[in-house]
Amino acid sequence: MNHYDLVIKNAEIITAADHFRGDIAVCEGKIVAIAESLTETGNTRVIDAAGRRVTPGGVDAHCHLDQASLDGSVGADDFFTGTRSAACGGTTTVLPFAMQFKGQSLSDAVADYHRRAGGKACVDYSFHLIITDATPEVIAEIPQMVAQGYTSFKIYMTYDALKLSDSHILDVLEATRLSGAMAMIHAENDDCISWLTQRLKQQGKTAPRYHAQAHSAIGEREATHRAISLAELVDVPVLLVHVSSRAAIEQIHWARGQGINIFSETCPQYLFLTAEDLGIDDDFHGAKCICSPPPRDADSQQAVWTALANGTFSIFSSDHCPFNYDATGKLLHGEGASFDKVPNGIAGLETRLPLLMSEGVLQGRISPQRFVELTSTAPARLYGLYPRKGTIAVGSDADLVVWDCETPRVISNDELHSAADFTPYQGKTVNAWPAVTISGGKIVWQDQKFSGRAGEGVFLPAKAPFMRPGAV
Ligand code: DUC
Ligand code: ZN
Ligand code: ZN
Repeated sequence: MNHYDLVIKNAEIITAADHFRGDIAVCEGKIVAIAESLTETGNTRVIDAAGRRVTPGGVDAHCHLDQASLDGSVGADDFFTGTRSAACGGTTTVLPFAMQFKGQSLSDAVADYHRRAGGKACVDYSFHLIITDATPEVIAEIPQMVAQGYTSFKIYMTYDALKLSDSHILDVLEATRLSGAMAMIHAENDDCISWLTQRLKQQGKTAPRYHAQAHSAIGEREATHRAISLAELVDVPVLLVHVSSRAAIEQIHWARGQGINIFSETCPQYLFLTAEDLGIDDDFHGAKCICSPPPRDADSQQAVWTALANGTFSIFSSDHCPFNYDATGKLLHGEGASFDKVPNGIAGLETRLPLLMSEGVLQGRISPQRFVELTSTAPARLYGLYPRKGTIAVGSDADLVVWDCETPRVISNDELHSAADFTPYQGKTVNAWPAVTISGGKIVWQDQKFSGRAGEGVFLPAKAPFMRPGAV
């Protein structure tokens, strides 16, 4: 008889393609058998998942952990606290960013982030590289980085310290085309933001809520169309990150209709927050929800739901980028500082999957298979980690989530596992949460307790992104 370390019995197994009842056997961290019924041996651990959905562990393709800042702010999560919170919310693979400083080589940037992650991560991780300085030497480094397992590169169209000119973006896109890598683009029109910011400040409109006006949907739409055009010019697929507005979605929809191979991502803040969460004039607490692009209006929220359901979006990521509500983070320049001085970003690693399972799947807005596709399979494929990650199959890593979809839970930051001192979803009720998270065959979350350990997560060198049209 085969020996199994763990058997999950009677599961409602959900992949991006299927939904069937069966048992899953795990040995040495891998899925080794899936069958209608499997027999455990004497020392096999058994989880009875009767009546419960079991999905692949989440792959969060967009998070910021221990990322160096350029303004003196300090992100709340390092690789331990960030990946701990991921595991407790059902995410078993994370893709944070290694950011290049101007003047720095990409290989030095990567070495820095390996030091930050080493021995700390509780779940497996891979890196995207942020290119802030696209010199000829840096462009020439891209093929080597791809060969070493860094196959995705984020570029910014805004932020003084990060943005690339269109000409430098074209240089990066050409390099990703030649090396089969993925470019991820933050698409907001920088001049629109600074022009609007200046006008708003001249009128004394500095409260957090004006952040949403400065980062207009029109500026996002224009930059999205420009990013698509640059990608079309070079004839290379790109992925537009954190898409927030109906206007930007329309550009992506148009591009795909033209046969331009554009992938895109949205995030929980564009489904569950609106610009109203940035507060009123005399309340600085709205700074807690400042992120870029900002949460929009109810119409854009609806457009984001539709684009999740109809296949326009390829992936659903957290953009976890938490800052505490203190002088290291949101209050870096004090309470009452102008909105443009507030660090951008919010927490989301732990709440990403429960929010979408609860409000997407249980409310009938998306199918369970689409949930798996958006949160696990597609990110694994697009970032070169599939089929080790992103599915339930023999030979894949035993990264699994057993869902409790019967117990309502009110989200409270006290019960979350990020080091962030608030969650933007405080007080929101969800009807789904992982009952058990298994990472590499080990139980890391069960009975509302974290049981993982720092250092158990390993670095995953990424293979080539799978970028054929319609592939995800
Ligand atoms: N872009 C991100 O990807 N994350 C946080 C803030 C930002 O502008
Ligand atoms: Zn961004
Ligand atoms: Zn981000």
